[in-house]
Amino acid sequence: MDLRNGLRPLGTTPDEFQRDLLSNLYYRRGTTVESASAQDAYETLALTVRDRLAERRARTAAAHYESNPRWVYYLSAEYLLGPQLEQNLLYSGTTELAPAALKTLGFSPEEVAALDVEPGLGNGGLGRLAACLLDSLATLDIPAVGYGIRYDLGIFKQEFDNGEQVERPDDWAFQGDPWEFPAPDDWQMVGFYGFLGPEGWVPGEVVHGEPSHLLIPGYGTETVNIVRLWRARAARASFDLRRFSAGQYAEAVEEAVRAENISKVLYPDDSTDMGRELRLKQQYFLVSCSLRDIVRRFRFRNADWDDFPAKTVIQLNDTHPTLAIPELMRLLVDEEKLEWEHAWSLVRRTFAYTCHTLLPEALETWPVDMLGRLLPRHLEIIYLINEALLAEVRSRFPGDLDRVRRMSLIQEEPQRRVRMANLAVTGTFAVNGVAELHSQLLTSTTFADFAALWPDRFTNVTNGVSPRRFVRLANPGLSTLITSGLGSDAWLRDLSLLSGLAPLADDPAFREQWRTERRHAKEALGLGDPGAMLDVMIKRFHEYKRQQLKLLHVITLYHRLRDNPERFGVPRTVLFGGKAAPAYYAAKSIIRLINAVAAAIEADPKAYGLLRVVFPPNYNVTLAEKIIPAADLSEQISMAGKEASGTGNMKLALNGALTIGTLDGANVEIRDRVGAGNFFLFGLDTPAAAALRASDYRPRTYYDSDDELRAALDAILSGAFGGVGQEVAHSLLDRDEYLTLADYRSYVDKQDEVAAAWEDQEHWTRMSILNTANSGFFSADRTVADYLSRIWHASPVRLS
Ligand code: OX2
Repeated sequence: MDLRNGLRPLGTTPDEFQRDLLSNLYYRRGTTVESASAQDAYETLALTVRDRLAERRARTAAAHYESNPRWVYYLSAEYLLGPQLEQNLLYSGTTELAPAALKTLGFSPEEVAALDVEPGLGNGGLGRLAACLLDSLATLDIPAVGYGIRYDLGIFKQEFDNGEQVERPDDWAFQGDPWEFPAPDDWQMVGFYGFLGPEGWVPGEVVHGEPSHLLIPGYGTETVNIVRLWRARAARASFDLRRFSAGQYAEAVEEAVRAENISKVLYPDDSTDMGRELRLKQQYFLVSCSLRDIVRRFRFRNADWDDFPAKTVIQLNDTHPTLAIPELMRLLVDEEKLEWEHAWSLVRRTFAYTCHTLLPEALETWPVDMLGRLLPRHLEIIYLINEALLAEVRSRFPGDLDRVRRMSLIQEEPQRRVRMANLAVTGTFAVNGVAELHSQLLTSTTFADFAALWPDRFTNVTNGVSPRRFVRLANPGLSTLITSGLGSDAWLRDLSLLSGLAPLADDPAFREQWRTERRHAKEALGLGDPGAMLDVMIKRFHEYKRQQLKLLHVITLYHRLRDNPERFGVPRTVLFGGKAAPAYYAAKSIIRLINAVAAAIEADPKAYGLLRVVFPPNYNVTLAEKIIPAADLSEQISMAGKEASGTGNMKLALNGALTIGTLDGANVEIRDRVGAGNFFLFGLDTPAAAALRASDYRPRTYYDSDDELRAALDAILSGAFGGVGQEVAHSLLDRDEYLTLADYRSYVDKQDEVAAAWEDQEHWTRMSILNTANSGFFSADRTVADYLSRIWHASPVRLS
C-alpha cells in the first residue's frame, strides 16, 4: 500500500528541511521570507516538524488496522502535555536541522521556542502522569489512544497581586494550535436531561462533540499514537435566526453558548450547584464521545461483541471518567440489545481503574438528584448494578449490614449521593494504586471491604516519568554527560542502564563534570549565586503537602540569621512553585504568607547572600523543565499516608537532587533504591501519624515546648510579615490537620544535617550521582511495562 499518496518521503538533509520550511511558509501561512513574523516562523517550523510525524502517523494507523490489535484506551480529564516544539523536534530527529532553517527566516531558535505555548489541559501530577504514560506507550509501540477534553481555557494562569494569587484565564490556543489536527467528521452526539419514556431515554438537550487530535510520537521508534480531545459544540442549526432578526442577539446564541461551556474550562469552580453540575456534564461528555469512538474503531475490523474485551482495555484515570461504566452498559443493553448479564460480563472485562488519592474528600460523589436529572437512564443502571453488588455482599457476609451500607454505590447520609469510587471498583477487572505504600493503604483502608470481597482485583503500579522530557529535553548538559559516562544514549529507552553511573560516583574527575553541569543549569535558571543551595518545593498547594512546614523552616532560618549572621553557614535559595485551587482559601493564605516572608527577607540586608525566597508565578511544565535540573534539594514533606505517590519527587531525584522527605507515597521506593544514606528522612511514618491523629492531638504542646517553633509562629502572629498569615498560624495552633507542628523539630534538625552535608561538596556530589544512577526504576517506560504485564496485556505492533 502506498501510504504517501505517491509523494516522495520528506527529506532529512538540511537543504530539504529548509526547502520544506519555505514551502510551508509560502503555501500554508501564505507569506514570504521578507514579511514573515516570529509567529509565522514558529508555526511554519511546527508544521514542517509535524509533517514528518504525520507521515509516521499514517504508517502507524495502517499497521494498526492491518494487525487488528488489542487497544489500550486511556480516559482522563487531564493531560498536562507540556510544550510540544522541542519534544517533536527531538522525536522527529530534526533538532539539528531547525536552527539553520530558521535563520533563513531571520529568527533564532530561542525566539521561536518562546512562542510555543504549552497546552494547559491539566492540573498537576495526575495530568502529567497521563502525558508520560502516552509517551511511553508510543515508545513501546503499543496501540493506544488517549481521550480527553479540549478545554478552550486550560488551567488558569497564576499571577500575584500584592502577594495574593489571582487567577487569569489561560487562553492557550488563542493563536490556534499548529500541533492540532481537527477531525470534525468524527463528531459524536451527546444527550443530557430529558426523561425515561416507554422507548427508553429521551434526552432533553443534545450537544455535539467535535474531536481533534495531537500526535504522540514514540522515542527511538516509528510509532506515532494520538490523543483525541473533544470540544463541545451546539448541535447543527442551533442558531435562532428568528430571535436574531428580532434583535435578541444574546438569546439567539444561548444554546450554542450553553453547549460550548461544557468544554470551556478545566475543573470549573465547584463551590456552587451550577459549577458542580457543569463538572458532571463534562465527565459524561468525555465518556460518551470517547466510548462511541471506541466502538466505531472496534467495528472497523470486528463484528462480534464477544471479542470486545479481548480487543479493548479502557483505563479510567481516577474517578472522573467512571460514568463510562454505566454508559457502556447503556450502549450494549439499550442500543445493541444485549442481555443485561451478557453486557455486564463484557463491561467488567473491559475497564480498569487507577485510584490516585487517599484523601476521603477527593473520592468523588454526586448527589442522586443531580445525576438523576442530568442522566436519568444512567442512574437507573447504577441502581441495577448496585442491586447485584449488594446481593453478592449479603451472600458473602450474611447479616453484616454495616458492610452493606459501606459498600453500597449509594451513600444515604447526610444526603443521597452516588459513590463513584465504589462504582469504579465494581465495574472493573483491575484496580491499582500508584505507589507500593498507596496500594497497600487502599486495600487496608479506603477499599478494605472491596479487597475482602475481590482480593484479586487489586494491584499496584508505581508511577514513573518520561526520561526524554525530564532529563534529555529539560537537562541537555547532564544528558550529554550521562551519555558520555555510559558510553551510549541507550539509557533514554532503558533507564535501568543509569545504574552504570554508580562506579563513576567515586571518580573525582566525573564528579567535577557533574558539578559543572549542575552549575550550568543553575546559571540558566538565573536566580543569583549558583553557589547557594537551591532548595525547591514545586507542586500544587495543599495543606497535606505542607508548604507551611517548609515556610516555618524558612522563618526559623531567618531568625537564626538575624540573631547570629556569622554562624549561619550554608547560603540557600528556597524556591516555591505551584498553584492553589481557586476556591481553596487556606492554600491561598499560605501562598500569600510565603510571598510576604519572601519580601521581608529580601528587604533585610542581613539576609543578603545568605537566604533568599523566590516564588515564580504560574508554575507549569515549561517552568518545571527549567527548575528541576537546577535543584539541589527536593522537598517531599507531605504528612505520611496522604500523598498517593508524587512524581515530582522522581523527576528531581533522577536529575540528581537529594530528597528531604517523609515516608510517604513513592518517597519510600525512592529511598529504598537510592539508599538510605543518600536520602534525608524525617518525621512520623504512616502508622505513627495515624495514631497521633486518632489520639487527642494538641498542636499547642509543640508550640509551648519548642523555642524556635514558638518564635516562628509568634513572628507571624505579631505581624512581622506585614500582618499577613494570621489565619495560617491560628489554623496550625488550633487544628493542624496535617501534623505540621508535630513534625517540625524532626524536619528542622534534618535540615541542619542537610546543611552540614552540603559543606562537603565532594560527598554531596557523590550522593547526587547515586540518586541519578539508582532512579532508573522511575521511568514511565517501566510503569507502562508494569501496566502491560499486570493489567493491559497488550502487545507491541512495530512498523516494518
Ligand atoms: C495525584 C496525586 O496527588 C499524586 O500523589 C500522584 O503522584 C499523581 O496523582 C499521579 O498519580 N488528583 N491528582 C492526584 O490524585 C488526584 C485525585
